[in-house]
Amino acid sequence: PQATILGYPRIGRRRELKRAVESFWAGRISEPELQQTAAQLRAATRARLVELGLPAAGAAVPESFSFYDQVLDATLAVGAIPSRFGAPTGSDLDTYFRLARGDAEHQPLEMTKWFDTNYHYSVPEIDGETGFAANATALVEQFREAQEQGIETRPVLVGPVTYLLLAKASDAAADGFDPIDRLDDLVGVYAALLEALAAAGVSWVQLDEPALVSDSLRVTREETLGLVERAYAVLGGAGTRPRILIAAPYGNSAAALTRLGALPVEAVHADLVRGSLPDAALADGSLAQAFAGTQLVAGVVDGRNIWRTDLRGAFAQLTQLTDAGIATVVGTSNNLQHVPHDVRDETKLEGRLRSWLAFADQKVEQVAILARGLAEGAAAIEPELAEVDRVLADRDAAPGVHSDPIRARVAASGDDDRTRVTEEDRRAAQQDLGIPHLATTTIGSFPQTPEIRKARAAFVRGEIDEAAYEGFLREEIASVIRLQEEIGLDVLVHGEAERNDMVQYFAELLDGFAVTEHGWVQSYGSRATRPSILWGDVSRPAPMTVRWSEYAQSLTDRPVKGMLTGPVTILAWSFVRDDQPLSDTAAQVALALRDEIEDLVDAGITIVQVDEPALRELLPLDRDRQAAYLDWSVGAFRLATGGARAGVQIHTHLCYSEFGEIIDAVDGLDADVTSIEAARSRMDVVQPLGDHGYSRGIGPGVYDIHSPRVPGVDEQTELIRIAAARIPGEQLWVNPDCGLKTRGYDETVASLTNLVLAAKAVRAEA
Ligand code: THG
Ligand code: ZN
Repeated sequence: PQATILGYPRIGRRRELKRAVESFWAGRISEPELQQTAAQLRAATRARLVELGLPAAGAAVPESFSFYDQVLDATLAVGAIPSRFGAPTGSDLDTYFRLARGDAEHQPLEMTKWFDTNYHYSVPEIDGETGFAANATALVEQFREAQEQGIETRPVLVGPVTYLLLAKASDAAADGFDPIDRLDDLVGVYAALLEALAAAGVSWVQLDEPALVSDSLRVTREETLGLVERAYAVLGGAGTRPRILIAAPYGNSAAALTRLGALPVEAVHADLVRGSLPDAALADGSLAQAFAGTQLVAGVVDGRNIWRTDLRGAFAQLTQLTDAGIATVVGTSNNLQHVPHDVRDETKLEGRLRSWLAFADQKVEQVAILARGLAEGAAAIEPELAEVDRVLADRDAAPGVHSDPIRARVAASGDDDRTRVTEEDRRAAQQDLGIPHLATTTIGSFPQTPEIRKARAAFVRGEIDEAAYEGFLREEIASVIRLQEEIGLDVLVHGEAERNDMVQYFAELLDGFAVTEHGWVQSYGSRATRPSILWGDVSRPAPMTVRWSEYAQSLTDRPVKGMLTGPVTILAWSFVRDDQPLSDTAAQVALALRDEIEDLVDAGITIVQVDEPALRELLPLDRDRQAAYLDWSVGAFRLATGGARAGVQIHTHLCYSEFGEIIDAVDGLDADVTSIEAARSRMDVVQPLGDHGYSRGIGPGVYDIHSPRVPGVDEQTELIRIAAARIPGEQLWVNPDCGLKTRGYDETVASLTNLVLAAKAVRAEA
């Protein structure tokens, strides 16, 4: 094909898949009903892709549907059902959802981030006994369904090397076992899958190997390339198989591209948005030589951000390739699953801003335009190129995109603004806060009850007025404060009932952001978020959180934490402008937060928490770029918090426990207190922190909020003891792993009551 995309959102334009899947889980619809909804969604997607300009023939249309997760799809396709789940009962779909969600007897597969995106996949569990067996049923059925529709699709599957490098050794695995040890076995299963697909008439298959662009795996990038060469020598040499496209999204494969072109496959994809072309190999002809007989799918249209493509720039990249004699296919940088469906649905978005944007459907149109240019010559698409020139110039000149005062303020900020007084001076000044050893607190949010959601929805729809909504929220805050006093927590929170989402809430109050109506993007399984659009220079027209925090503090003598989302997390969970370095954008957000902290402190708040759960997720896959990232991200946090006087205690919260790679960065944040996830790993994180000589406050979570289970006093006491053995009591805080937003009140009250008893028990031992 001359034009293709690596994948398309599968949740449905109005989240139809979420509704159907959740109804099925709740027993409200049957499996055939769910399958029918899914088939309709797939059919609508294929028809839409053809309508937008992908050819119906030639396998340009990817078949990238998933009920829950593409890695889980691969787990079923290769038969890697962990033995701990026992013999399969029920349908394939029952098994699939059991792995994803667990059941009364089984913990679900662990979920973790998919490369440096905001998507989470279900981690395969592999051991020496994993009984791989090819199951091409779903792939073949979907291909046939498309054939009946008159569209020839290209099945998409996570490739064998990436699959095993993203897997973990199962609990049953022998010591020292690594899932990649099973590569040869797994490649045999992929060969069987390819044979089944060929037998069904499939002409092309796409195998995603993003492991090729990551330095954050258990093997080096060079080793990954060697594994890919080994695997595809076998798959490419297999007798009966479809043509193979190897895709390398999410990063730079330039250094590997010549070797990838030489593999015995028919096409290789490169991400030319995050990555680049190997200039030397392009100039001396070695790239073209390697790609003789192999197509290069050039990912020139950004599949993870929402800006209209600079078509002229993209076309120039493409002609560089065709001029070198390389058979070039126009593509996206990655699967479009990370962007919303259609900007045309955003009727409430201001027209000028809307004209700058491209969601999935618009990206497909851009790919089709570029392909037409390759086929018919640049002149054929000159009107489209000129229109984008005009749009980009309009964006560049629009009010709000460049603000001199904001830029001057960022330029004037220096190291001084990012540096507080010494830790010792702060500790001394913060004595006045009267915080006990093993102080108890929570991460910030309290349960978002159906009543809270209803009140917000009614306010958004205009059914209740602002005064009624504010009154409701004040009552909610008062009750959360009362509850925490009764439970006996030391440092309180206001509960965040006023917030829909920890990023969107701030995006709605800051200048430079827009929010969407239907811009949902899958986060994991049936869950999605609506990332905000950071389009202009950021500033804070008015205080954002002060009246809530001030009110909460007025109700109690104990300290109430002011709660903010940090600059890096605001960027990570938004669609961010691509016309300036992220570091500049982060500094602007940081200054807005700095002003908010100043206002909170003026209003009598003495502890401010600035959450950065996404600090690690933005870490570049490319090792060469990691130091620069950590430098600006840590700098942004410090710019946000650096204005707080010594007596103000700055907290932060990070949502994970493995911070081997970023422990220096966590230290560099210079927060007075850091809360982290720790319960699931039974405080494993305490050891590296102790070894690192971490000297400020630390709150390793003593109970896992991801499950409704109520942890007992003894269980929490035990975890606090483990932590207290390594960390002095004045440094140690006692808190849950994460916010309580998704929990119910009954389990929250019971768990926190036990937490306070456990902290008292360990205090008494000292
Ligand atoms: N906010 C934003 N991005 C995030 C998170 C967040 N990215 C990472 C992480 N947290 C993702 N986790 C979740 C958890 C729950 C949901 C989505 C992402 C969720 N969403 C609702 C759903 O899909 O039904 C929709 C929420 C709503 O109605 O507003 O439950 O916290 N920005
Ligand atoms: Zn968290």
